[in-house]
Amino acid sequence: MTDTFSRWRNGLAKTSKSAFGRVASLLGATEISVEIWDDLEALLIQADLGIETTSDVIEALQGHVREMGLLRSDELKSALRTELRSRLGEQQEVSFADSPPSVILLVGVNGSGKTTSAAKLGARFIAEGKKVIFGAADTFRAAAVEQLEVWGERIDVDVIAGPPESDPGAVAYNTVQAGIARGIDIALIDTAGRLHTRFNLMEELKKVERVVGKAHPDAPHAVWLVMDTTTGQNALQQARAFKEAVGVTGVILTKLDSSARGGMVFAIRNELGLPILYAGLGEKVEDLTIFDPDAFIEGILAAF
Ligand SMILES: Nc1nc2c(ncn2[C@@H]2O[C@H](COP(=O)(O)OP(=O)(O)OP(=O)(O)O)[C@@H](O)[C@H]2O)c(=O)[nH]1
Ligand SMILES: [Mg+2]
Repeated sequence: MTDTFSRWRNGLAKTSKSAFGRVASLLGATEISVEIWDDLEALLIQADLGIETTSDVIEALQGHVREMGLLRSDELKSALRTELRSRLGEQQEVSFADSPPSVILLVGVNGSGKTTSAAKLGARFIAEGKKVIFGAADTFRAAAVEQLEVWGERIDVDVIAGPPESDPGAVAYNTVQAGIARGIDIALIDTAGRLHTRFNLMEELKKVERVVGKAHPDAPHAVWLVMDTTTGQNALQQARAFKEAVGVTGVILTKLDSSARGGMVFAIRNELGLPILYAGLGEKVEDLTIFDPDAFIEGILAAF
């Protein structure tokens, strides 16, 4: 087993034990019956796969049973693995701007992990030899700037900030300008957590998106939605609202290690059509990994 696989396996232990572990015990040596289908459906929904994805998977499995003439429920295990894997697509490459800096906005609801993810991404990009700058566009919470500055100091990244309660658009603009002036490769802009249902806050986010475009014609190059996997299906509503407001280009899934409902990954891919780029598997700066669909499947189906 490679390092990547064991890392994912550890990170996804909660999901694999609770949600998918129960699927594994359901699919024992019994005959395939109506009850098995009902129970499997309920377990997949509990694992946060989403209703649509669950019905699609069940339908595909039933087709498979008819075609292959399967009788025992344990014969469904490998078919389920194949079905789940096929719904994740391939690992996504993240590309950078031709004329730097690449400007990346991090958006999401309160506490989803934006600031921590900014730090983790910063550390990652530095390790790849890139020059990074942070923009503290969360001017709403006094401690927010400080939180990013602590990270900046720790990983040696400059932070552009404004006075308390200043305009987040102005901070974002200044960050991009500083990025251009200092020959930076990647400008990571941390924004304030906001509820997707708050009209004014979503308008403010649109403004940040517009304003960075004035400092660099192609900016933002990416808008990454940071989603907390412990939130459950409500996260899907949030994601839809963010997608409507700003041009979300990808998702960072956080707290997979604390969540027993990693099935959220499938709902995001299938119901929102957004690529999952990175996953948070812990609180430490090195705990952000590129989303690897094969390792993810191995991790959640560890009990199979
Ligand atoms: N276990 C775990 N904890 C995480 C992960 N990512 C973030 N956290 C924790 O989640 C909490 C909130 O993280 P922040 O980065 O401050 O979240 P935020 O989205 O910036 O929050 P606001 O700015 O208040 O909206 C912190 O305690 C983080 O350590 C993760 O992948 N795994
Ligand atoms: Mg924050």
